[in-house]
Formats: sequence, structure tokens, C-alpha cells
Amino acid sequence: MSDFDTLIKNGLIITAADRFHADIGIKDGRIAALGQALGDAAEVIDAQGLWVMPGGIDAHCHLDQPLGDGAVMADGFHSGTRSAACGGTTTVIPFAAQQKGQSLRAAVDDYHRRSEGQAFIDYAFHMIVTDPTETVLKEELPALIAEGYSSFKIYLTYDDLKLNDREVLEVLAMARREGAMVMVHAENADCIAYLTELLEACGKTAPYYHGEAHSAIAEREATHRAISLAELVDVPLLIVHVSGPEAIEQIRWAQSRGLRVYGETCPQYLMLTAQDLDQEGFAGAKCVCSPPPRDPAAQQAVWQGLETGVFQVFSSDHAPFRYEDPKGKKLHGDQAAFQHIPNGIPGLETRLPILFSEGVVQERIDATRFVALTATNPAKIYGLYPRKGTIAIGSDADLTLWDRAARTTVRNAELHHAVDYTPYEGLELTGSPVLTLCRGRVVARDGKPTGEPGYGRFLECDRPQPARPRGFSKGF
Ligand code: DUC
Ligand code: ZN
Ligand code: ZN
Repeated sequence: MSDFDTLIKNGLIITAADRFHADIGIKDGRIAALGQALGDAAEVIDAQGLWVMPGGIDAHCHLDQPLGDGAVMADGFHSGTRSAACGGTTTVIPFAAQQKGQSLRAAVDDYHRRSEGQAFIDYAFHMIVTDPTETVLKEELPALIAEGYSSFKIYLTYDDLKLNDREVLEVLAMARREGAMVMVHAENADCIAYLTELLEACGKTAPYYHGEAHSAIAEREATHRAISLAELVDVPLLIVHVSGPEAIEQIRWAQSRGLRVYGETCPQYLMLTAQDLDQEGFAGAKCVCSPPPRDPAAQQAVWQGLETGVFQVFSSDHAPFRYEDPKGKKLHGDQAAFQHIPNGIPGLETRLPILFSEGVVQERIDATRFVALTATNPAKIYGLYPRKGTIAIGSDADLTLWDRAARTTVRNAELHHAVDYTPYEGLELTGSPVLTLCRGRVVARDGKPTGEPGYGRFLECDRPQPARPRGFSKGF
């Protein structure tokens, strides 16, 4: 009998800490050995000339999320995880979203039904808490966190999702008691409503004005407020999808004061600007997302935040709506005012190739930081480490082999999501994930799926170590 099921030979292994030449022996879906001349295997993969990195973890994406307004997401767990695998990702963490008035447990149960037997790669759930009743705070959340749902997102904007400051404080205090990681969508709802009314009153309703309504000042204010509320309670916090320097300054300020404040950004804030919302006719709707892409100076600030360590996590915020679809971007027709356009853009499959090409190949970040941002840090921050997010003996054999010289052009026709466009059509990239393995099984090869739905397993998350408070609060 062979020593291993699979042997990956001759590659350059890159983790968040090291680069070294070694072979990888895989047995029963896990990394069983690292070294030279390891023995024989049923299958040998020659990685000569390739970089071997931990499979990506996309810790912020929306799949088959029920929405209250009649819009329908294009991707569920089937097409979403298929697409992610082709882009080098081996774990996704989408959201089980509570509707106001709904039990959180019911939302989680419903999300299991939606994902069951569908996924090509592994997945965990964050929760979205929109209705923090006493039962939710005292009974449902403590039980769910203990069962492996150890992170959740709260919103400071969107009428059907937002919490007021008092509710945020109660939720943060619960997270502190129970050891959960809180993610915050930080935009000031009243600022957005005020600007939206002003714009509408003077007929400025085209998709472009979505960016004007979602001012960077509104993002900065909400970011600062979320940080202050978390400091008051003494609990860590992660600000998601940060779009530019105003919010970055707040996060850097908090970090420099020793607060456990983490930051996430996404490809759209590196690659798009407000001009992408200013297209012929209604086409700017394709790039309507919140917060919106801003300007070239904001892109530079986001790059700097990635380079200097303000950001720990790089996610897609994949929120898939078809353009030519009465349940997608055209939910209210192709003349709809910007505030009625479903928010979100696709990005599961392009997330890693974009950061690899624009970040690593262009030498803005090094390869170890790429791994930290896209795999290791998300695994740590959301309680999946060291099972996921690294290349170590005992870890799951979630691996992506990269050809760092391969040239590709992004074409929606070649992507595997169910959205009818990509905002990155025609973008030329260098560096390509040529082989993706999830628990030792090849799930994508040369950008094409080789796995099957139902292979992906649900992952219970531990209470994350980075969610521990500093312990300064008096505990009253
Ligand atoms: N904004 C969100 O908050 N979620 C999904 C997509 C988006 O644009
Ligand atoms: Zn959000
Ligand atoms: Zn989101």
C-alpha cells in the first residue's frame, strides 16, 4: 500500500510566514508529511515551477441569501462554490441572515437546507443579526456560538437590517461574554437617507449618484462610532468592506491605541472607481455596491492599508445579482432610481487572481502577506485555524497551485458563477490558480471545475482567539 493518497512534489511552498521547497504528503484529506523523499503515493502531482499556497478562504460572500424586497441572488451554494473553487478558494463563509421578527435559529436551519448537498468546497456560516430580542441575545446566540457559528455581522444602515446604537451595545456585550467575532457594516443610515433625498429632489437618480449618496463621511462616522461602542464594551471588532482613507484612518487610529480592531477590504476598492457607476444608460448598476468604489486616491489608500497591515482580511463581498433580470439589478426596471437597485457585485472567482496579479506580481505586497490576507488571517479570525488556512502537518489538505507567469484575461463567459456580467471584463492578469485541492481532492484544474456538488462539508467554527477582549472593562 502507498504511503500517501497524493504527493505534491517539487513545489515552492508559501505560507503566511515562510517560503520553502518541500514535497507534501496527503493522507485521508489531511497533510500528513512535509519534506524530501517522502515515499510513494497513489497519485503524484508535479508542482515543478509552481507556488503551493493554502487554499483561499473567502470570509465574506453572500449566497442564496433570502431578501425581503423580491430580489433573488443569482448564486447559491452550487454555482457559488464552483466558481470559488475555479478561482483558487477552498472555503467560503456566507451569511445565514435573520429577517426582522424571525428566530436566528430558524435562519440558520433554513440556511442548512439551502446548502445541503450543494457545495463543491467547504463552508461555514456567519450569521446576520437584525433583531436582537432578549431571546436572541440570551438564548439563541449563546447556543449557536457554542455550536460553531462563532461570528456574525451587524449593520448600521439598510432599513430592514440596521441596529440602533443601544442594540449594537447589547449585541457587543453578548459577543464579549460568549467569545464571538463581530463584523460591522459601517455606514451612517441617516446621512445616506438625507443625501438620497437631496439628490432625488434635483433629479439626480442615475446609478452614478449611488456613490454620492453613500458618502465617505458617512462611512467614516459609522466606522468611528462602531469602534467607540466596541471600546466602551471592551470587545474586538472587524470593520468589513472598507472603501477608502476616511475609514482607514479610523481603523489605524484604533489599532495605534491598542484596540483589537480588525479591517477587511475587497477587490472592488482596488480596481473600480465612481466612474464605473457612470456608464451609458443603466449599466452603472452593475457596479452599485455599498460602500461604493471611490476614486484613484482611495484605491491608493486601500493598497497602502494592505501593505502596512491595517487590513487583516481580503474578501470578495460577492453579492450576485444578474443585470438582465427583473429579480436582479433591474428589479425596479432599467430607469430605477439608484436607491432601488440591489446592492452588490460578483467576485468569488476573481478575488484571488486580482490580488495575486495586482498585488504580488506588481510587488505591492509579498506572497506571504497574500497568504495571510486571503487564507491564514481569515482562518484565525473566524475560528478555523489551524484546520484551515495554512500548510502544516495535520491541517486539511486545502491547497492552491499557482503558475505565477500565466497570463489570462477576465471574461465572464469563462467564469463559473451564474451572474451575467463581471465588473472586470477584459482585465488582463498575470498569475493563475492552476490546481485547487480541497481536503486532498482536486476540485478545479486550469480554471475549470473537477469536483462535484455535495463534496463540500459544513465547518463548525471555534470561538476565535482574536475575539478575546483585552480585559480592561470593569465587567459591570
Ligand atoms: N453591500 C452589502 O452590505 N452587502 C452585500 C453587497 C453590498 O454591496
Ligand atoms: Zn455589508
Ligand atoms: Zn456583504
